[in-house]
Parts: sequence; C-alpha cells; structure tokens
Amino acid sequence: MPDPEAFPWQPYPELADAERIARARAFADALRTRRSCRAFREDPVPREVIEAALAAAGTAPSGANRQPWHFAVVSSPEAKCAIRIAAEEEERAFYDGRAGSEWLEALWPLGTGADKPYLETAPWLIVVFAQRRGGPDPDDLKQNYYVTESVGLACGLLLATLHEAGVASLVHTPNPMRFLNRVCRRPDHEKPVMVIVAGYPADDATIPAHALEKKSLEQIASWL
Ligand code: IYR
Repeated sequence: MPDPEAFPWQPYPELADAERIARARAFADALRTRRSCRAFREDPVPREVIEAALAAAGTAPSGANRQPWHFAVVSSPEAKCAIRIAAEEEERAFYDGRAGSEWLEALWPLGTGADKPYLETAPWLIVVFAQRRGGPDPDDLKQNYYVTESVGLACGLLLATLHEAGVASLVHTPNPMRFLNRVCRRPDHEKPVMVIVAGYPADDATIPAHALEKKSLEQIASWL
C-alpha cells in the first residue's frame, strides 16, 4: 500500500512552563465547578451554543477516526414529552425493584427517583447514539472500533463545552433505552447511550452533598 497523505504538524503555542501550569489549573478549576443539574428552567438556550458543543464533541479522537456517534437534538415539546413518558415508565420499574437493592443504595445519596420532569422543562435533550457500523457516507456500513470509548470521549468534550458556556447539564441514562431509537427515528444498528439534558438551573435546583465528594489526586492516580 502507498503511504497515506500527511501534513506537517501544526505547532501548538510556545508557552513558558509557568503559563502552561496556570492554564492547566485554570481549566481544571473551571471544570471543577460543573455539577449535574436535575431541575431546569424552561428558558431557551441559543441553538448556536448547542451547535458549538456538538462541534467540540465532533473533534474527539475515535477508533480509526471513524467518528461513530450521532447526536439527535430534541427541542420539540412533543418529542420531549414522548421521551419523558417512555423514560419514566422504565424508571418506575427500575426504582420499584429492577435495579436491585445494592444499586438503589448506591443511588440513595443522590436523591434520584422515577419522576423526570426535567425531560420536558429543559430546552434541549441531546440523545447520543453509538454507531457500531457506518461512516460519513450513508452507504458505508463498515465496522467501527472502540465505539463505546470514542462516544464517551465525545460526550466529555460536549459536557465541558456546555459548562464553559454557562449551560447546566445532566447525563440521563434511562434503562433500558431502546425507545429512543423510535422517538428519534434512528436505525437499529445505532445504540442509544445517554441523554444529555441541557439548560439553565431552576431557582430551586440543589446539589446533593454526595456529588461534592470527589476523590483526591492521590486516590485517582499513581506515578511510575
Ligand atoms: N437511570 C436512573 C438511575 C440512575 C442510575 C445511575 I448509575 C445514576 O448515576 C443516576 C440515576 C435515573 O436517571 O434516575
């Protein structure tokens, strides 16, 4: 095979170490203030913010650069209502026993329950689909690689961009969530992964104390 086409590296900015450290810390400090929000106002968030967050997600590294993600962006009251009804049905079964006692115990400090009014009040629901197959061309049904990892990376960048824009978010994972294919009209080979709820926090939004407990650097890292 011939060598693939390649371009010279585009240099990153030359910075003094002190400036690098300051920038890295400032970015980490900004991310540290992100919280999962479970009560939203109805106020609109500009579509351009969502577009920019999706553009950021689209820059994520992915297996063989196959970009195995699709984001179904939901704002219509009808579609939001359909998602809420189906999600709450699954959540009721989940909280009424399907989860099992260990899972419910783990969730207790977050104060979550089967009612999900935010699925209708928040202005945007971004339904994330993982594409086991398929590329940019609709006829491309070739295999994708590291799909879960790639989609997770894209979603992280999306959440960080929403936060940078001052927009609150929640990763919502109804279980099971196959109904999202129907509501969002996505093909069967796409697997719904999560719903990212985006909007402004309600005046009475709260932060569970448990959510503020983050592991220390010593707990999450080892240096070899
Ligand atoms: N999908 C449910 C349950 C839930 C599960 C986990 I793991 C969470 O971190 C939060 C909630 C719900 O949305 O309530």
